[in-house]
Amino acid sequence: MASTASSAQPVDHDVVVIGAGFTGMYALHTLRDLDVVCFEAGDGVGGTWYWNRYPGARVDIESMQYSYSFDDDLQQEWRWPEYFSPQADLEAYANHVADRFGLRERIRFSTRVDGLRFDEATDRWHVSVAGGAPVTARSVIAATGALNARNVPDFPGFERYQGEWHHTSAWPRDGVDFTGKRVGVIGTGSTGIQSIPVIAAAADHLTVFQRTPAYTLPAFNRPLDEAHEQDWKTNYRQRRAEMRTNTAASYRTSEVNHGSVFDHTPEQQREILEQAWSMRNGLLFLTTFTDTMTSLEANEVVAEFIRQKIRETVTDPVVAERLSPRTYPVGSKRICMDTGYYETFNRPNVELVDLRETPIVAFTEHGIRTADRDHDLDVVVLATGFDGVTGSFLRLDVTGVDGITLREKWQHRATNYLGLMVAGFPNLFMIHGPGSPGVLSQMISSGEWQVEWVTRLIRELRERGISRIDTTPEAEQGWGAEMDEMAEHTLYQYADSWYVGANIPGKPRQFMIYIGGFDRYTSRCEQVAQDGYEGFVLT
Ligand code: N01
Repeated sequence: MASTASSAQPVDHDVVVIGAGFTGMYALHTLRDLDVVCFEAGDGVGGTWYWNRYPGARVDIESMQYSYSFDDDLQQEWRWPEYFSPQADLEAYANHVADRFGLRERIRFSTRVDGLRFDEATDRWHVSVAGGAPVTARSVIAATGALNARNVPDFPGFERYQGEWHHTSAWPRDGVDFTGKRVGVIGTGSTGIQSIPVIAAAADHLTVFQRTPAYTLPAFNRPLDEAHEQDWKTNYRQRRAEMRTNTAASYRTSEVNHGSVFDHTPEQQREILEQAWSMRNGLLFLTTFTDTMTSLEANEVVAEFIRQKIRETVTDPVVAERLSPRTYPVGSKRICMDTGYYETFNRPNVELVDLRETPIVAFTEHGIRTADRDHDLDVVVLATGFDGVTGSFLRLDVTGVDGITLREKWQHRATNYLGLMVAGFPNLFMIHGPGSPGVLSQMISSGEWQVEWVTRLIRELRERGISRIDTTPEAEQGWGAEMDEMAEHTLYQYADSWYVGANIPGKPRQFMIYIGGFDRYTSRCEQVAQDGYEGFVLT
């Protein structure tokens, strides 16, 4: 099965899987009886949880559910030490799964796919890899992750800077020693918010460069108590089944729902929100009222509650105001979860620079120049996020039918059908791509579901002797219209977020995620399959 650099003919496989993160590994496992090879750019498994090893990196969905469901022995035996697992525990879990299910031998590590070209004569993909021999495959599963293509902004003079710098998603395995150092963090999204308290505690001085303040909730992380673990393990079967029919592929342990914000007096609103805050329910806080994400006025009540929490926590009122989001509704950018974030700004060694007041002018040899002064820095941390959802697919450099590239096809809009296939790019399946519930769902479970749908289809095509499946521009248009219609009724359009591509200069603005709910999404996909793959062309 292995190819060598000297092979005249590329070695052919049934399927190439790109990426050995959680979905790529599951695809490998599901297709274990076929000839499948997986290419992974990193030297280990885990995907997001391999790359994002920055200080404080931790999942913000409870680990008892943010884990694989496909093997009951695995979920009964595995023990998560904490409620929300840190990166190291998630990476250890990924390694355990790779060993337990014998996945490693089919993964080529440290091998980045740098080109995909569809050969119309043979209905096969030619897959080229950096520094290695190309291979061919009938089908490709791009399990490349929705948040994988890192965003390193084009700061003027960046190349001049002589200090150390790291993007949070390319963190050195041995860590970074901040002792005695002047550190700057650019970015206050989920990643910045997790890393800033940890860096502040280690560094001599920390300057936080904030362009837009985020709404963040306390994570209330804690050791996982045995009763909670046991409760999950006893009820896994039923809970996993419920997750499969839930809007976000997640299990809601104690959902509270108090109807509309406006069913209550201001005093009652505050009391209800206080109660929801103290329930330590994390992201479910946003479901306290039914209209938080559909009415700007209702949303403002919840937003102001969070701003009040900031004012209560941060001692300097000027800093508190700078940390208070005012330009977009709460939840329209990914809400963050933190451990001691706002408290960090009470430390004497921490300074907040508001880039709206004093923008970055350039990097200098010694640090960062903002409109008012120079900040000398030994280490700069870029917590500047990702070219989300589409970036990792575009970076594969894909060429489909008639020589059309994916970059050309998506120049104005990332089109596809069911979030799975792009017309003109046959036999190429995307996991967590645009048009899927992906990043608005519990991604391990929704990823498992997508992998199962795709791998079942691949098997069926083999059995029926069909060598090519494609979708049509009409099917893409229909899916796009359905997505737009659903997004129009939400507040997501009001934020310049990575959900709409606003963080990447030149990226077309479009709400990229299927917002109709994981349950509705899966019903739509199942119906399509039952109707003989309506919207697809099989030849
Ligand atoms: O990235 P982000 P992230 N000059 O894009 C700023 C998931 N996640 O890595 O808002 C100055 O959210 C940018 O400013 P602005 C989660 O889904 C999950 O933090 O564009 N600043 C922003 O503050 C999350 O949403 C977990 O004005 C610049 C920040 O950089 C997603 O990953 C943990 C800039 C980027 O924030 C991405 O989060 C971590 C520039 N040129 C992440 N360019 C958990 O599960 C960008 N910024 C816990």
